[in-house]
Amino acid sequence: MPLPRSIFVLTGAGISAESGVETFRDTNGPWSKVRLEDVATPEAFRRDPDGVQAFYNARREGLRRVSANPAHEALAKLERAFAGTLTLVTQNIDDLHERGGSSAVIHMHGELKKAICAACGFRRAQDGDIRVEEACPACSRTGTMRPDVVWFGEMPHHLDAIFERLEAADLFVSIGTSGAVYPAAGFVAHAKNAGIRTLELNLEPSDGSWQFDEARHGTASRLVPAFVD
Ligand code: BJW
Repeated sequence: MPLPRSIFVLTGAGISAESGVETFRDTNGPWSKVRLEDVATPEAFRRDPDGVQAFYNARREGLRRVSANPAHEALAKLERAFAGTLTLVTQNIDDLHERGGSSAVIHMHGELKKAICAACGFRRAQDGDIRVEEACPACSRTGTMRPDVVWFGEMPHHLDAIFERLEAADLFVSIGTSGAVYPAAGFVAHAKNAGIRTLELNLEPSDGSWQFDEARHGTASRLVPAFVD
């Protein structure tokens, strides 16, 4: 098999699991007690802004207690050492790829450490809590600042660039994602249709596992460094 010249990597919650960030669809995590639709939709934010802000403020605070793991670090090493083109797209809203040393990360579902005004689109870095009643520094409306994350029914970020990079790749690698959420869950089919080789690295077979040319199952902290080396 020839060495790839262009690699497209998609990551999901599983790559941050061993850092202590809960995945979404594990049976025992906090997500088994909160329905995603009750916090991760624009409707939920309109209905219960205090509850949604408190939920994301707590998760942002939780990022202080975690750090990057060997899987994040291995992808940073790949970015430094690979002679070809590497595209790293993550569905994760944490900043563990950056803390692991990656410098060019595409966050398709947004970032917990950014806030956006729902009214005017003003964006800013966000370290501490977003307060429900605060005013947007750009348009002065109150109650519109929200986490800069992509909720169900919203358009993921950077999709044009993502599909362009995917189609230009000769290897698609999916790491730590259940394949339950679109459009990311459709990347494997898109890659296959374009004749691109596909590889899954996940704890268990994902929903779309059968579509991959090759699937390796185990922890990201073991599989990703082995893949990079
Ligand atoms: C390990 C491990 C270890 C554990 N090592 N592995 C019907 C059909 C098709 C689509 C739809 C439909 N109905 C509705 C839709 C659209 C909807 C959707 O997909 N819904 C599904 C539920 C069906 N999608 C959307 O609304 C998206 N927008 C959209 O479609 O716009 C329109 C559009 C039109 C045309 C083109 C393009 C777009 C937006 C989706 C936004 C998702 N947002 C969330 C929340 C973000 C904010 C937050 O964090 O609170 O994003 S939902 C949540 O799921 C989060 C994640 O990024 C996303 C994916 O989860 P992920 O990363 O896969 O995590 P898990 O937990 O599911 O899986 C972890 C995996 O790791 C597991 O397999 C474990 O085994 C494994 N693992 N430990 C390796 N140590």
